[in-house]
Formats: sequence, C-alpha cells, structure tokens
Amino acid sequence: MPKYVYRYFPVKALGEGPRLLFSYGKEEFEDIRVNPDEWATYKPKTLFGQMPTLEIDGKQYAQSVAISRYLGRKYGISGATPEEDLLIDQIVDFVNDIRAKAAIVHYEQDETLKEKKHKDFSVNLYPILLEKLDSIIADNNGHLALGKLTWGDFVLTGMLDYMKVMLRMPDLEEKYVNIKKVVDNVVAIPQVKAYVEKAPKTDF
Ligand SMILES: N[C@@H](CCC(=O)N[C@@H](CS)C(=O)NCC(=O)O)C(=O)O
Repeated sequence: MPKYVYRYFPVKALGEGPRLLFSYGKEEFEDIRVNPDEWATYKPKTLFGQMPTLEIDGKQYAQSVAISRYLGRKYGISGATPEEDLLIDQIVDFVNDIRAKAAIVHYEQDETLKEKKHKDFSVNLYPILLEKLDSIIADNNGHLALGKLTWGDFVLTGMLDYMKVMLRMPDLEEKYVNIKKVVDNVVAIPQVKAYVEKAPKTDF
C-alpha cells in the first residue's frame, strides 16, 4: 500500500476533488491543510510553487487534475478507451475554462474594471457556458461524461462552491439543476458522504 501525503490550503477550491476521490477509494491519506502563514516555507519545496501536492511513498507530484485523473484510473472510474478518456478530459478542461474566466474577474485588482468585467461576463458569458455544461450533464444522466460516474464528477463537485463564489452565483444549483445532480450523485456515495460529513467546513 503506497503512503499518500496530500497537501492543500484549508479550503475546498482546487484541492477538494482529490480528497473526495481518496474517500471514494476508501484510501488512507494524510490530509495536510497548510495554513497560509506556513505556505511561504513550503512553497519553495513544491514542484511548481503551488498546491495541491501529493507525495506517494515520499515522491512529490502536483497538479489537481493530473492527481484526480491518476486516482480515477486507480479506482476504476476513468475511460475504458483513449476516446473515453478524451471525453472525460475535454469536459474537465471545459469546467476549468469556466473557473478560469471567473478567476480573471475575481482576482482583478482594479475595482472599477472588476465590476465592469463581472457585469459583462454575467450577461454575455457565464449563462452560455453554464447552459452548455448543464445540457452536457443532462445528456450524461447527471454525470460529466460517459453517462456514468467518472473522476471528472469529483473535480466539479470539489470546486463548485469556489466557482459559485467567483461567479457570484449562490443560486447556481437552482438555475442549473443538472450541475446539482453531479454533486448530489457524488455526495450520495456512502463513503464520500461519510467524508463530507466529517470534513472541516469551509465556505468554498
Ligand atoms: N494548475 C494547478 C493550479 C494550482 C493553484 O493555482 N494553486 C493555488 C491555490 S488554488 C496556489 O497554490 N496558490 C499559491 C501560490 O501560487 O503561491 C492545479 O490545478 O493544481
């Protein structure tokens, strides 16, 4: 059994997907939640200057999607063919595109520009992207791809609260009911439910 040590900030955001996947796999892992004031010390020791990081038997790996894909393969919830893997990868990339657009606004320093961009994206961009995502999920029985549970569902579930904050859309799940179905399906899995219930509560 490999020894897993996982490090991320004490939030869900990009780091929760792998935590949910570990719980799905009933895998023991050291869940280290690095406080922002310890980050300066740890940052230079990371591969890319960012978290999450995952140590497997002392060797460090990084990148939340790569880690999620790895865990998905390990636990039998990746594609059965390269084309099926492509279907999962493309939709995970699309989810990350939506997050990245919202991040441009959320992390904008100029307040006037920030509000201008938020208004523009809220009218001209977010609805188009979210409707597209929602309809793809509707075509996939409440999942991101392949019409069944894959590691991609865990990526979206883990980061949804973060996206809601950045999109300033607390009612996202009411508007996009299929996106909610992905989260409901993931959190209904007994071992995931048990993890979610005991995990530290964070806003995003
Ligand atoms: N592509 C990377 C992005 C990781 C990332 O942006 N991490 C942020 C937290 S969400 C971070 O470590 N920020 C601290 C820093 O850059 O100093 C991934 O998905 O893992």
